[in-house]
Amino acid sequence: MKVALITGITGQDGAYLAELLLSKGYEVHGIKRRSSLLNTDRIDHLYQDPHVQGRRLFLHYGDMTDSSSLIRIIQQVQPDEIYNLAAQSHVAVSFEEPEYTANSDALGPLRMLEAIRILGLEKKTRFYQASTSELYGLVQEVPQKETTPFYPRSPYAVAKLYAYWITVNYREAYGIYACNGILFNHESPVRGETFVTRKITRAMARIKLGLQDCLYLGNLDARRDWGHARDYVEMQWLMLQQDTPEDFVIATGVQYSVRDFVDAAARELGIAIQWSGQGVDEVGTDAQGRVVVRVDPRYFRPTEVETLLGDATWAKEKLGWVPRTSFDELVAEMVREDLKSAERDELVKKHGFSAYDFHE
Ligand code: NDP
Ligand code: GDR
Repeated sequence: MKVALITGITGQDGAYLAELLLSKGYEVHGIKRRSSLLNTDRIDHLYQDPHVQGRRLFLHYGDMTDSSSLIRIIQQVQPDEIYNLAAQSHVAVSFEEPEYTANSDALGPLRMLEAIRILGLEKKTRFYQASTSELYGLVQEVPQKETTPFYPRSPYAVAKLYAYWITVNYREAYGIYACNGILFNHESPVRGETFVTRKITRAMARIKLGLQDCLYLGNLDARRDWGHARDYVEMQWLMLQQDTPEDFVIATGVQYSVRDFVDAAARELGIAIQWSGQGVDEVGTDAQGRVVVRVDPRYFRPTEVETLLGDATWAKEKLGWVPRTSFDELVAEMVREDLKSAERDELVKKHGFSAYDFHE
């Protein structure tokens, strides 16, 4: 039985990847950090009672900023494969917490790679680094592929640039099977609520049910190449199954704006949005003339990534990977799930309890 260790198992990708690896017969270990509230919602359906024999999912307390915990866990688990997904993953937040972001997102991967070396696991343990299309930032070539030069535009992207190169360096210097998956944006019903796609699907569902009046967004013109997380974690696994380690771009090759995403989510809910005004004064109005979308400059970033579009030709050729979920299917699935939870909130409200509102 192969043994995998996933950092960031409680996150969006960690949850999908854990499910995939368990379905492939792996023993799966995950690192979770201590928090004052339970943070295992996304993997609760995979939880196995520690008192039952033969379980294959194990969680360990650890933190990307704490070498000793990482070394201890890797020593104990002796993984065949490490998927390093843990990160402070919010670009806007990285401007508020640049030092912490560098610690977890740049030094974190270094700590993992050093642990492999310190424990003499260079020949045994394969390493996947969650790299990102944010590395391209101010784009130098359209579409972006493995050879496109990087130009990071946020503390997050700069930290991930270090992580990218340290992964390449440990591969070349110590012969570790280590690769970067340069993944473009990927979403799902369990995407964090403050990323733009989930913020939109959640808010539009609540607006539909009268639980919220208006959705406040930043740059409506930003363009992204959005795929489904379930499809993308399959590639993370495939990347560690090759004869030689390599870095791959993973993307759909199709691009939409934030405004397009709002339109698609609204359409799913039978809301027709009319756009008017420009810049910070742009608004989206529904058929009854109510303003349901406004621009709030507090969501603008000091330096923005305006446009990203990936070319995953090499992954398709070498890994035989293809994205299965279209943009419309992705939006529909996210809206469907957020409508269900809005319906639950509506029920709570009907019984005299207030469902909390949320503007992040
Ligand atoms: P999430 O934000 O959903 O998950 C991040 C995970 O990292 C969570 O489990 C979180 O724990 C954990 N984490 C954060 N900081 C620490 C820390 N200091 N120590 C230990 N664990 C920590 O991200 P995604 O699942 O969307 O992304 C996975 C990875 O892929 C990230 O590295 C991200 O930067 C990268 N990426 C994501 C893309 C995307 O579009 N989703 C695209 C390209 C790259 P907790 O649950 O407690 O917060
Ligand atoms: P991104 O994702 O920065 O691409 O990083 P996010 O969904 O946060 O932003 C996408 C684009 O939408 C614009 N935007 C808003 N964004 C947020 N969060 N909230 C808003 O209200 C809003 N309005 C407009 C942003 O300015 C941006 O241009 C994600 C993360 O998962 C990273 O970890 C990952 O590396 C990259 O995708 C690829």
